[in-house]
Amino acid sequence: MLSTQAPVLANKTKMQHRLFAGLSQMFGREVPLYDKSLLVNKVCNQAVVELLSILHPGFHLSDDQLDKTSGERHGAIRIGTPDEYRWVAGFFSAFDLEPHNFYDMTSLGAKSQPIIATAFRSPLNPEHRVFCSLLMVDGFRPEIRARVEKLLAGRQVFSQRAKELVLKNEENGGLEESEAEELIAEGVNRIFKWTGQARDYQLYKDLCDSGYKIAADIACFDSHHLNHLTPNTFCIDLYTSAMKYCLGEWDSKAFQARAAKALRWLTSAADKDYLKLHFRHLTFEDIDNFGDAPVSDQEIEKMAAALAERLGRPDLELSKLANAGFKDFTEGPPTGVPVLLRQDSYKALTEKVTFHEPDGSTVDSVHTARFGEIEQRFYATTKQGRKLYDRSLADAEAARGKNPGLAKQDYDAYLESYAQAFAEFPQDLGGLLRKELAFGRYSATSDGIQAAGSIGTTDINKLVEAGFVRYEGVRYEDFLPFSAAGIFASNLGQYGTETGVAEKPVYTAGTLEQIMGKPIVDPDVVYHAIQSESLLETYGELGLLAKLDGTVLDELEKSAANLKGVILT
Ligand code: OOG
Ligand code: NI
Repeated sequence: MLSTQAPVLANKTKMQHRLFAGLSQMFGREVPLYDKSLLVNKVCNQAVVELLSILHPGFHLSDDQLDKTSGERHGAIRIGTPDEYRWVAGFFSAFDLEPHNFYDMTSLGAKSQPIIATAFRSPLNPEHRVFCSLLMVDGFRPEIRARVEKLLAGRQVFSQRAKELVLKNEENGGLEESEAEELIAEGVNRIFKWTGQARDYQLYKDLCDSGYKIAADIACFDSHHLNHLTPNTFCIDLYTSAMKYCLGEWDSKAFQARAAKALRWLTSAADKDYLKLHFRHLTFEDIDNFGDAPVSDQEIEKMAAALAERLGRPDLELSKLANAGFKDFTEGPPTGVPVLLRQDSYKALTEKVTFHEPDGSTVDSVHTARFGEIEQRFYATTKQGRKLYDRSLADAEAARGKNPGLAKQDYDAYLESYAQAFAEFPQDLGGLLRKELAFGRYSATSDGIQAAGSIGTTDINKLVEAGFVRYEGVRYEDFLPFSAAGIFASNLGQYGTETGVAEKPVYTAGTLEQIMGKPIVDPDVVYHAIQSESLLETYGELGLLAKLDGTVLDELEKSAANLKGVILT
């Protein structure tokens, strides 16, 4: 008898790891500075780990664990047409990377770009993401828009086989192992690969000259080449100082002072909440078992000197590699405000490009777009938290606008003025949770469970104080439009794009949802749901559900239900 056994499907999370490892290798071969910056990050992370193992006796991270913990990446790609965008969404779906959040980069004032975007990631505990932009040409002058559309209409980034595999994944809900390998290879060797080959030099020049640089980067190339691939760091201030030193922007003395400052700051900031946030493999029990010990100033100075020695060796003399220097300031919240994410980058490299003209001739030229970002992720904010962030950021930007040269003239004064705008934020997780500025995941402690039935309050902060409940933060897994705009702008060397039509088009999440044929997840709903579900479980374990106010219980249940929807889809 014929058996109709269902094929064994490859695990999508494992596929994701293989895809990103492949992309990272590819990018390392294409961009030597990227590979070196990974090494700089590793050296800095090792120093942080060394510090943490003194601060928290018992804490230890093997080289293997360090590589694994540092394996997280986000990529950025820029797509030309809705049809291409749909294929890309289908490609990512095979890796359990689903669209999260809508970013409208067309309405960010002076920093606008003709781009709308979403980010593909796993719904829960994501390790990898892709920020995926779509070029919107309907704000362009009609003449230049027609030329862009014509050029893009003839582009075939996906091979026939890649399309077959995407469709097969959609039909069967997955791919078999050998097909998964094939699709990864399509991504690494074709779809996201930089080729240095371009088309239509005249259009390229016209786009750059008329302020549509981003469009030139998208339309004139023959693949969805990765613009950047961003690793995570345990301490962004240490990493950026290290890069500025390796790139020759700071001397050894200046670097050691900065490094010592960053490490000294960590001695107070890297508490147990920091450990839980940055090292996902650690359990509460692991962390409880670590001790607390002081670190002397002498030890800090020694570490900074050792770092300067390591980073100063010839293999990290990055000033010898082609580079355009490091960005002047870090995007996102200042040092000490552990919300959302902080990002920085070395500036885009100028790379050789060959244009192939319709008459068969070629033009050798250069293109500046690919750069090297770094990021450190913190806690997801509530609505109030995000409002406070946006307000603080606007104040910080206004101050920066009044004195744009300050970051270069007097970096410390710049940092201080920037931080001042965020002074309302508590600097620790407990404070952020008490003020309901960040989301937390709560759980009952064994003391709490023992006391169940005799607990008189449902106030979560009092329960924490009494030792009946503990918390961890919910990590922010998405992007920030203003940071992204700052990164786009400083790397394109172009701030903003003016619209070339009388009425500016309006875009919504629905625009992209229609293009992809699938909904975009609202991550704020999910962060909230994670907190709500944890509260329901906690109250349940403490025997407090019946004591909760009816509307509070209702709201928690409604919010937690949103999480179920996410897991199921
Ligand atoms: C994407 C910019 C957004 C980020 O980290 O905010 C981004 C791009 O440059 O294509 O990657
Ligand atoms: Ni990025």
